[in-house]
Amino acid sequence: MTTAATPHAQLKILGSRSEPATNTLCDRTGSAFGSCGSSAGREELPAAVWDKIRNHPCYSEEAHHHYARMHVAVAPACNIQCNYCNRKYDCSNESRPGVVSERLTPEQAARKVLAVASAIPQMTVLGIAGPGDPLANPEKTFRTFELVRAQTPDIRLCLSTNGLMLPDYVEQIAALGIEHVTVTINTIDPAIGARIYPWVYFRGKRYVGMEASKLLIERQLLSLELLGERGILAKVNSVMIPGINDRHLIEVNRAVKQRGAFLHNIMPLISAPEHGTAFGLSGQRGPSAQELKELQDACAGEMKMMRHCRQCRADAVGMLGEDRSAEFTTEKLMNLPVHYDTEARKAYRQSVEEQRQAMATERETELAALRTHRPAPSVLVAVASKGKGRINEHFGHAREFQVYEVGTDGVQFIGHRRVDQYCEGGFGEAESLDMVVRAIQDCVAVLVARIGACPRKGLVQAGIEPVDDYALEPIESSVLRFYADYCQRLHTGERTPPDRRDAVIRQGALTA
Ligand code: CLF
Ligand code: SF4
Repeated sequence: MTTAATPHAQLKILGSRSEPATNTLCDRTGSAFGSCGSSAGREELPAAVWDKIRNHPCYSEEAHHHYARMHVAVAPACNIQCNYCNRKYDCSNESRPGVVSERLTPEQAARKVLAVASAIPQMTVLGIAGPGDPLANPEKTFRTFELVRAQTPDIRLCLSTNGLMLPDYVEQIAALGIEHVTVTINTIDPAIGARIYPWVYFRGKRYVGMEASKLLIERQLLSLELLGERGILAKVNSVMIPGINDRHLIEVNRAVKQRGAFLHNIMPLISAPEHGTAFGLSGQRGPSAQELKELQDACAGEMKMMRHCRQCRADAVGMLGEDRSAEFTTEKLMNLPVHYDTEARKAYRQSVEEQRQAMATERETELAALRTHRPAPSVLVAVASKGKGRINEHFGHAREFQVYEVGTDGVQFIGHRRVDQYCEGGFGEAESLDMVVRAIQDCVAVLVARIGACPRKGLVQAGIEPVDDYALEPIESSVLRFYADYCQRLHTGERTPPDRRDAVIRQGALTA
């Protein structure tokens, strides 16, 4: 039970001293399906803002197909307790609940950044996101950023925090050129906060209950205002906890937009009992795929939503959704060649931009053609991709499916569904196929590079059309072409409209 109608509504911390900041991303005007940070939405943004997000994989959905981030786990301590966090595991602000393999000193972290950037030219962002709270470990966090800024100036610096200490450090953040800051805000109502945060430790004193939440919320909202005043792009992460803060997140969305937040990322609670969190142990469930989408859609009228978050680990390395951290352990780093070539990295980014432009042109051509068709309801389509914005993954090898909503207004990424790989050692598992079906059963089709006869049959029986006609083609233009064909078949009666179904967000995964 929640929230908007709670008797404690009068305690909500409302009112802002700032007007909406100019760097707030525009409402969903124009194309109803403009993606977060896509080339299509570029003209909505000031040039300086576009320049900051164009190759940041979290701030731009389009960029996440092409660019990678890395996290360094230099910040072990935390100053609050969240009921969805177990200290043994990564910070849920920015990470899936997986164990951090290694904690690093700032010097080790800087060496790791250099080695990764030398090996992975698409790595454009260094984030510090835990495993505790970076600003509860300010010396280690800022020392790391200083070292990285000095040695690798073309890498963007990114910070994720619960916001408690941010007002104290905002000048330092600005001075270091950290252009992207995430603040996790789960509520603006202290009564709801008391159900999420058992305690907060602030300037030598431990606070509990509503007093703790009130303090945290005030500091979080102030953080957004201070960041906006300095032109730092603020993203807000919120964990959707059904029955506790779900509908209330619409109010959170309004409040953070009012204070200049650039992007809002509503993530599903992950609370499997084996994580040992308070919510996991008490049986608090996470949302279903459709519950999450409905809430994100409800907030999308207010501001742009991030829907491609992978809730990654505090030591993740690689594209969102992949984790190459095992390739860069401290031991292996000692033997890795380091050749940081800024010109080669620049050339790589240039070639990616050319590919993005070509894909955007193709998408607009397909969209223009689609608009000549009779209107039909929008549908969801799953895609198997291993990056570069293309349908380039075999069904049996996919560890996640990307889900797009497509209609005559356009195509939009709306989320991903993590699955166990169907094909292991050349054989498919019936159990894995069932799990894939449950994960994408709200989709009318799945677009893949290749698929075998057995899973094809199982998908058809489940009412999901397997399609390999667009192998290696760009995702968005292919989804539009599939939809044009689908509408045609709908109108001739060759295809029947889908039942409205929900899908399952997988809970228990512990490693990326
Ligand atoms: Fe890392 Fe966060 Fe920066 Fe991205 S992650 S500190 S903004 S570089 Fe990204 Fe990972 Fe989601 Fe975070 S997908 S958990 S939003
Ligand atoms: Fe855990 Fe992060 Fe919350 Fe701290 S802020 S308790 S590390 S989820």
